[in-house]
Amino acid sequence: MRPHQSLVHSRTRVTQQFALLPLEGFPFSRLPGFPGADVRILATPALGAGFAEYLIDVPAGGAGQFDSAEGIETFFYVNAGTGQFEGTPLTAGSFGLLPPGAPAAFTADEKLSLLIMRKRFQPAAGIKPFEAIINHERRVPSAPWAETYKIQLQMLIPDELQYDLAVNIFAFTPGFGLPIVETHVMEHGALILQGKGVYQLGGEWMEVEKDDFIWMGPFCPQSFYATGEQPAKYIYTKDVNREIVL
Ligand code: UGY
Ligand code: MN
Repeated sequence: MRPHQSLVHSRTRVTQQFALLPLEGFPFSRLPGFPGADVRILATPALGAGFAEYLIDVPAGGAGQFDSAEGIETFFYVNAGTGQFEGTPLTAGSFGLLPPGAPAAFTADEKLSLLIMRKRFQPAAGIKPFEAIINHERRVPSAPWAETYKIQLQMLIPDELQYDLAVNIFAFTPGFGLPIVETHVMEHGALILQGKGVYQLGGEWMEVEKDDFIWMGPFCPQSFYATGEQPAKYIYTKDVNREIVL
């Protein structure tokens, strides 16, 4: 935090199509299911997003769980720390996708920082509901993207019709980026995990760095290139594989 007497500058941007939200701007909230945890609510329908995203810091020795709201699926990613999910050990990079109704209870050994995304699951006729996935990013293969090994993509959720959600981790060598401006119906909630770069959102370029959260709404023009000395990495969610609800 800057000294209290200094002028306040911020890279924060909120528009109807996108939001750039550096973490310093979020005051902590509390959640009944996570007593003692520091909660940042990153995105909600009030912002324009079709989902809710949270960053929840559970203190060492603490515990928490989400309510089993009907029809709501939950994705989690361990940003830092150690703990357990329903008896499975968690370390930085562990993740899970839980179908509606599945238990979602966490305990923290060290302080556990959880990125959580929740959205209404969209069933599809003739497609069986999915079962819970619990895994670790180190077990997910990384593949060159757009025909260059300088950009690597890890798809944490299998690319199968059972799932209406994709969650990917992108890693860009400095100087490399998306070679196009994408414009698509799918929304993204993105957390920059490492490094820095320049994001184009709604036709404007803006600097981004580790710990920034970005919401990209439907049809928000978007592009990115990495700057700095180390690869820039971000994790992002994307609604996929379903007809448009009219
Ligand atoms: O999967 C995507 O839509 C991805 N290429 N978008 C993004 O990184 N902004
Ligand atoms: Mn995109």
